[in-house]
Amino acid sequence: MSPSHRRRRAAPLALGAVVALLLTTACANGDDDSPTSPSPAVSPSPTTSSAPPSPESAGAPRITMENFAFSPADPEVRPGEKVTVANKDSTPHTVTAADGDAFDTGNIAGGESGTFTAPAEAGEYAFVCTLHPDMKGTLIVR
Ligand SMILES: [Cu+2]
Repeated sequence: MSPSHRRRRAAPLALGAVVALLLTTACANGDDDSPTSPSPAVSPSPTTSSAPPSPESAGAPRITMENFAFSPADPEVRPGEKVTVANKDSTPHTVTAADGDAFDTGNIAGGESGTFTAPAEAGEYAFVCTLHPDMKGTLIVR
């Protein structure tokens, strides 16, 4: 009788520990337990069009096209990121997914910049310049 009684108490004890942890967390966030206070938790949703966390992505191009080559040839971007591409040649170039239609800048005139939206799914995406198929790269989404 006594052992079974002890076993039954194990679950409530564990729950109590969890509740205590939650309470500790709540206290750390502030004394008022108002549920409407802005949460500092990270929102992983890429659909929210809030400001990008990195100021680098605001202006600096992630990909440069110069001398008929992509630089870097294997740019790393975040899922759904708006990627800026700068064309430093005098001829137009594109950044176009080699496989399917995951992304495409369309023609970027010489000296101009363009953008495309990175795929939402992580992975490696080969891309080319449709005007110069020898220009190849791999977009790494992670
Ligand atoms: Cu090109």
